[in-house]
Amino acid sequence: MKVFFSQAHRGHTPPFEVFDGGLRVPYLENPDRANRIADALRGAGWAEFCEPLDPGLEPILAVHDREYLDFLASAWTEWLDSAPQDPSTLIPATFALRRSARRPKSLLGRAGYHIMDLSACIMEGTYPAARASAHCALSAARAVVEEERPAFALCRPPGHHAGRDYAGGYCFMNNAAVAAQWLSSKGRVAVLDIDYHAGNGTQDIFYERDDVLTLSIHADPDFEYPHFAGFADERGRGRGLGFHHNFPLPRGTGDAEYLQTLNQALDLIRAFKPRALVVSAGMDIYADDPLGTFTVSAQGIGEIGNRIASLELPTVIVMEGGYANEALGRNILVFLSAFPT
Ligand code: OKP
Ligand code: ZN
Repeated sequence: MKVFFSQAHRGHTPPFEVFDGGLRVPYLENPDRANRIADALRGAGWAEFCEPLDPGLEPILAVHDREYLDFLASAWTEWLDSAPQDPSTLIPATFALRRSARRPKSLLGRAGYHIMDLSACIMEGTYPAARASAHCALSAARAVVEEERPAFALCRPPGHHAGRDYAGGYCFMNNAAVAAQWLSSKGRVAVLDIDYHAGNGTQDIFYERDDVLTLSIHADPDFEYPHFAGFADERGRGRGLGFHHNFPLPRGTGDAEYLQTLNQALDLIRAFKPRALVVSAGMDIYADDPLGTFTVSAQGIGEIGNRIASLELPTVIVMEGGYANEALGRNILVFLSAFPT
């Protein structure tokens, strides 16, 4: 199996993030995550590591606003130029609660406008890392179409919380959406998000589309991040109505309940008859994940892989979350092994 991976991720190492209550903690979405996954894949023998192509911004602009990408590209130098007291990372403290039409001009105004929380911290290497991450997903999509076999995009930073013009939850560019958008020129596309957190960014990006079916299985936003999206009654808008599905699940969800819900999602994908499938593969559903509350086992993750693979669709697997670093390599290996490698 081809694995698209770029070392650019190593430049994105925010020193901390801020949790609820104002607690500063070491950045959970750290380079060790991707490094461990890469190590596990190298050990497996079947992974064929590939550098992503660099087709520039065009395929990313098909999903993200120019103005937002400009913000990401220049935020770091503007932050340093503003002579902040603690320059180690850009984290705004003021957010655009229910945005008005007026676009802010200042750096902190734009940061609060384009960022939704205190986990999308920007530093020097953030933009190059996010750009390379999106290119990994795009390259995997191209490989899947060219070679008619699944490919894995080892994306870091992840992407599914990023919308057309906003960052949040460790995500800056929506890698899975970039892949799905490119694939949609070949036919209908389904995006299945199995990350523990609702894929609000992907939901927003394709909300009015009837040619891209989006589905997300996740912790109920009634108690879990991202709090404002991922509810069962959000089903798409306009011609996209009926082409988005959320499956909110309770705390403590284990293998059996998860797999039952997955079957419902897979039935919808089958009925949609897509040309290709993009899987937002977050491993934070795993029992020992520090950010999750589900109790899905490694064996359960393998079975999730088996059932998705049984669709026998051209499949792009895109890395999202997963913060139990010690188990991350093994869990991804178990998941990917369900597919033809
Ligand atoms: C990203 B992904 C802690 C705040 C949560 C953001 C979590 C982002 C998850 N209570 N901070 O979907 O794995
Ligand atoms: Zn997650």
